[in-house]
Amino acid sequence: MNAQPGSTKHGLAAGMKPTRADWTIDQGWDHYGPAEHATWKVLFERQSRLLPGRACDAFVQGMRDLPIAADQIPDFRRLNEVLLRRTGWQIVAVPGLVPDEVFFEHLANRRFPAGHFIRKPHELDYLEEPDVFHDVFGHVPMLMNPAIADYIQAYGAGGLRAQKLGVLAQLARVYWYTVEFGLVQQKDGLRIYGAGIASSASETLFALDDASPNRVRFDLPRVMRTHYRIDDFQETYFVINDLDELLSLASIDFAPLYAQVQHQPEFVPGQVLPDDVVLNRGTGRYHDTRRGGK
Ligand code: HBI
Ligand code: FE
Repeated sequence: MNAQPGSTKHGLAAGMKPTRADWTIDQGWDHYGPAEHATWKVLFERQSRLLPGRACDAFVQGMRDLPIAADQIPDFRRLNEVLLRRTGWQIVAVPGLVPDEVFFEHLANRRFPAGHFIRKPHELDYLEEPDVFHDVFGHVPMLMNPAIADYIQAYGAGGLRAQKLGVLAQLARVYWYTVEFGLVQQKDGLRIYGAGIASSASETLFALDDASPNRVRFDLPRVMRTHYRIDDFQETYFVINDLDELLSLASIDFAPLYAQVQHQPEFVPGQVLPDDVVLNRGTGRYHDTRRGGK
């Protein structure tokens, strides 16, 4: 797969093509400088203070078992020694976002593409492309869990099929509201398992502690019909009962579901439906204010 000419979206200069067909590059660990390790440290320490009591048990356990620490950006080779042994996954370095089919092909083969660069100091709270902090701190601890490991592989395989069926948007919503922004109901309370939340200080607090967003029981066809926000906090978070619930999703044949939901109305991110099992009905205040409302 080649970069579109003139595109800089995938982190390559205009007109440049990736050297390898699968878009992987060397992490180039030796090339990180002190400023980059320092950015990692700021992010790592901030999240490490916030996540106890907020991240799910699997995340905490995965983090504990990995060679990840505050002092430096992890070396993928060292992470892979542990990860490969635990769940058969490995991390491969990429320049940034890669085309959908390249992404799915990696996941279907238990390779997680991780951005090799780290955000600049002025982007600590928000950036568009997944960097090494989001990908490694957010995703890799969860890949140490067998249920998540199988689920994300199934998503990759499902993505390749969904693309052929023209229903990628519906599948991408499932990924978004689980792997990226999912919450799980533990016995001791609501917890984060989504990497987009776990790698963001402000969204960690917003998703769990703020009165604004809705927290709704996860329902597959409902989620497939729900638009999401890529530019701001989510208006609704979907809650699973345990990580094994994702595994049961992985074995569902999505094809009949796609046929069913494809022609049904879709929902805007903040919408609460009569059939929803609502854990918290949000005030909507945060997004109302942003929209210039009340
Ligand atoms: N590429 N590196 C990277 N990381 C992603 O999370 C990613 C991607 N390409 C496509 C993509 N995600 C999504 O658009 C798909 O899940 C649909
Ligand atoms: Fe991600």
